[in-house]
Amino acid sequence: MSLTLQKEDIIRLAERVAEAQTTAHVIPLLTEEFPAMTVADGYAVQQELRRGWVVRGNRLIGWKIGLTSKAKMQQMNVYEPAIGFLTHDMARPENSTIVAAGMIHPRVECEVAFVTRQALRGPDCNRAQVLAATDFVLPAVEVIDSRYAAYKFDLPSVIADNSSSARFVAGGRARNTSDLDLRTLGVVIEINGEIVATGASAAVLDHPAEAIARLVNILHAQGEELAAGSFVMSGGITEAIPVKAGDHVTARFQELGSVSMRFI
Ligand code: 0L1
Ligand code: MG
Repeated sequence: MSLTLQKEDIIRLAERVAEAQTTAHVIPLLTEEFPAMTVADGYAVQQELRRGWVVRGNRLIGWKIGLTSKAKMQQMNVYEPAIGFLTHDMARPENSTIVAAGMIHPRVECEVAFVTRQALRGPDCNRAQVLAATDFVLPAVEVIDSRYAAYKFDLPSVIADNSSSARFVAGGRARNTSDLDLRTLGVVIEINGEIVATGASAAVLDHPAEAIARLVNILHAQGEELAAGSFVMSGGITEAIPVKAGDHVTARFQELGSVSMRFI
């Protein structure tokens, strides 16, 4: 798919998204101004957004892919996975407190995260290559926050908004992929001690490593590769759960331990 946006529009839209992310304010869908905007345009805005954050001192530490499970696709009514970048300032330690007011309408989702020890590149990256290049996996909770009203968006607009990336917490136990059946890991997410969602990792494109391969192939389409030493989240196993100040979240992963945080 081709670019329809001019360079100056890409820069202006990236600035608009960055401002909305920083101030936790809703903005109109970018496709309201540019109805012909394509997925390629969305990634061009995301690339410019990333360039801006790095210029302002944020360090790129990895990537995420979202909309990888049926539950998430149905929840958002968007049926194609989308990727986003992760910077060091989005990371929060395990058991930390996260300020809910710094976001518009945060939601949490539990994901298997991969840390790579070799670079991966497309266009035909596959599950086996991902597993061979993985140093270890660990459990993570992604906190997403759409900068669009009521979490309603189209694919180019959400990609430009860095696929709703906001915060993430990794923790639990790091494990080698060869010691696990990564496809059948069960997950339970609790809010204030109550189970609010359950799932199994096969919900993520049949196998979380498949999602990472998909991410690598999307990166390739943008002329990029996944660097060795990247932290990469493979997508929510269940639908995303809304959270608010006062909520205590614990995600329990079979074989990988648990990840907790509190919203204040
Ligand atoms: O990580 C995710 O699944 C987010 C992808 C973008 C759509 C959303 O905000 O749910
Ligand atoms: Mg996610």
